[in-house]
Formats: sequence, C-alpha cells, structure tokens
Amino acid sequence: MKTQVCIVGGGPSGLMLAQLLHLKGIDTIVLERQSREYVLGRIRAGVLEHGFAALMREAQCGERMDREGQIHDGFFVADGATMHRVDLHKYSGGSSVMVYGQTELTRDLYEARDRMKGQVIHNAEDVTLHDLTSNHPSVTFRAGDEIIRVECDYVIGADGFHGVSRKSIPKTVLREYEKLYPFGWLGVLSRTPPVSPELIYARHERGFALCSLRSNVLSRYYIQVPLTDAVEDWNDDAFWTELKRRLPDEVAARMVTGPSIEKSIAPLRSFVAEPMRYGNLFLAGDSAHIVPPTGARGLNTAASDIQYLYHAMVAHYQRGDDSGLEGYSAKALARVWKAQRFSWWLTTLLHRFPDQSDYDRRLQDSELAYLFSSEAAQRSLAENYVGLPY
Ligand code: RFL
Ligand code: PHB
Repeated sequence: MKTQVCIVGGGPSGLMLAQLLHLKGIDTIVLERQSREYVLGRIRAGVLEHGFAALMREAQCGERMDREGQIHDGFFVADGATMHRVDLHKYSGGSSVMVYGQTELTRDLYEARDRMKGQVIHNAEDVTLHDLTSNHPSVTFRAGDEIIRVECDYVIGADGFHGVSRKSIPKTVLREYEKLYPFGWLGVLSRTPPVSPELIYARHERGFALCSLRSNVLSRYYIQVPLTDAVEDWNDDAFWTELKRRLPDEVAARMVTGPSIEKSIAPLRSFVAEPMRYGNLFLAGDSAHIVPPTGARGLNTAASDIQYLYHAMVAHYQRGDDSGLEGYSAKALARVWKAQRFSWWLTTLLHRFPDQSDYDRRLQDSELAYLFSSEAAQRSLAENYVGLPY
C-alpha cells in the first residue's frame, strides 16, 4: 500500500490528524491494533479546552459536540468540609472549558472518516516501523496470515503510551523522564444525574475524589486508591460509600447513586519522551507524554501536538516549507512541559501521599489557603485549566 502519511494508532490523536490532513488533500492510512468497538468502549477524558473544540470544528466534526457538549465556566475545589469555586470565566479573561466525552468525540471522528471514505485498518497486528531515517520509511502489519507493507513519506506515532512507535526510536537518541505516583484512580460511570452541575475536585484525609459528568443523566466519579487495589475489590456499594465520605456532607447528602456502567483503575504517571521526532517519524499525544488526569491536560496536550503537526504537514505539502516539521519537537515539548508542571502541581496539592509528613500536609493547607485568598493564584490556575495558548 502507498500513502503520504501513515498514522499508527486510531485513538483521538491519530483520527483527528487523519481527518484534518484529508480535508487538505493529504492522503493518510490509519493503522489501529484494536477493533473499533474496543476503542469506543474506553472511557477516558471529559474536559476539553477551546483549542481542542476549535480543532474538532476545523476537522468538520464539531456539530454534535456543539449541540450536546456543556460549556463550564468554573469548577469547585472541596477541602474537607469547605467548598471553593474557581471562576474560570472571570479569571481566564472570559474563557471556559467544554465537557464532552472522549468516547463521543472519537465516535464523531470515526463517523467523519467513514463519510470521507478514509482508511482505518483495525486489528492491525505486529505493526513495525522501518527505515525511519531514510526518505522511504514504511510500516508493516499483519492481517491474519498476510504481512502488508505501507510505503509513505512520514510516519506518525499516535499509538498511545504502550504503542510501538516510541520504542522504535533508538535508546541512544531517546531520553525519557518519568514520575510515578503511589496511587491510582478508580473511576465509575453511572446513569445517574450528576451531584453538581460543575466538577468538584475534593481533597480529603481519606484521599482525593472527583465528581465529573458526561451529561445531565450520566455521571463520572473517581476516588484515589492504593496501587495494590483491584477493580474486584470495589463493589458499587463500597465505591459510593467511600466517595461520599470524601465529599462535604451537603454534597454527599444529595448524591444519587446507581449501578456502575463501567469501572476501572488507572495508575497515575507523569512521563515525557524527548525528542518527539526521529527521522521521518513524529510522535504525538500519549505516545510521547502522559500526565496524571488531575488537571484534565492529557487529551488537550495531544491536541496541540496535532495542531502543530497538521500545520507543519500542510506547509510541507502545499508550499515545500519544512520549517514547521523541523521545529515540531521543540515547539510541542515547550507546551508539553507546561502541562506536566500544572498536572504535577494539582496532583500534589490534592492527593494524600502514603509517606506524607505532617509538615507536607500543612504545606498543602497553606497552598490551598493562598490559592483562595489570591486573585493572582486563581488567575494562574484558571489560565492553565482552560489551556495555555498554542
Ligand atoms: P490513545 O487514546 O491511547 O490512543 C492510541 C491508540 O493506539 C492504539 N495502539 C496501536 N495501534 C497500532 N499498533 C500498535 N502497536 C498500537 N499500540 C496502541 C491503541 O489501541 C489506541 O487506540 O492515545 P491518544 O490518541 O494520544 O489520546 C490521548 C488520550 O487518550 C489521553 O491523553 C486522555 O484520555 C487523558 N485523559 C484526559 N485528558 C484530558 O485532556 N482531559 C480529561 O478530562 C482526561 N481525563 C484521561 C482522563 C485519561 C484517563 N485514563 C484512563 C488514563 C481520565 C482518565 C481516567
Ligand atoms: C472526567 O470527566 O473523566 C475527568 C474530568 C476532569 C479530570 C479528569 C477526568 O481532571
């Protein structure tokens, strides 16, 4: 097979880039290891920056998001029994975020790809990258007994943290930075009305909790759990009881509980791989960087990678201008590291660490007290949460 850009990974990063390039007449093939149903069964992000929403519209995929997504002008931070509101609108100069599930936007991207008869090859096994530093890179994969080769100009590694692309860069070239947190998030999706129209990030002695939502009838809740816990350790009753214990009484009292539709545990990790380019391979999204979900930055940081790559590819193919491709890694990493800093900061502020001393906890107290006494601090939080400029 032949194409201009071979995209490894059919998650939101890969699909979004494929769609944007397609609209500019640039040919792509997307190789995805899993089935479409599997990809659409993953429950992940819920909060989108305006930059992400704008990219969805540019990709001609924003109609349902604009109809069904919710604009949020603020969120709450609960600390024990007290609640503070972060006024995103006021402190970000009139900006806000969009609440719209990753599952829904991935479905919209797949449907757009279908409409344009773009190729997504599912169940592509043993994907292998070849000749990345030559002018003729290629990607092979196995479909049943057959090995198929895709010849291309460029390979995009949009295959997530566990993908093959990053691992195809020699260890002598790639530098990896990682921080593991000693806890995970247990997430539950339930068909119940959300306890609050705006998100609640809760710091509590028993551990962090988050109240989020997907719509007026669909709630998404998380609690911090030890890494040794398994999903089977938490039946629905145990989950609801623990969640309520970590929220202010008046919030817990109005919580509507119900059976979980999905329940999963995600470990928390910060990770960056540098550089994000090796020869004619470009990494994008979770394949190059991961943040703990506390700041809702993961998918949003993937979106800025895609925006940079999109413009760089268009400049290359339409004008023979390679400056965007040359500068991609440095430009993307500059924004990636700011998202790393913010996610680490919010995670450190709101979680209970197993080895935390009394001193560390008093520092958290005073950081929160400072945050809610200082307009400058709230401005900084809001500016990061709605998304730093591309
Ligand atoms: P993905 O979504 O992991 O997609 C990569 C795709 O590549 C495929 N793949 C391969 N294909 C071919 N060959 C191989 N060898 C392959 N290996 C893997 C995979 O099957 C998959 O389909 O990466 P992508 O596209 O870069 O998207 C990144 C986002 O998914 C991620 O950053 C966000 O979900 C992070 N995240 C959040 N981000 C936000 O911006 N806002 C949020 O509110 C938010 N909440 C979250 C989150 C992530 C979470 N978890 C579970 C980690 C909440 C949670 C709980
Ligand atoms: C979610 O709704 O899944 C969600 C929202 C905000 C976060 C993380 C996850 O910070």
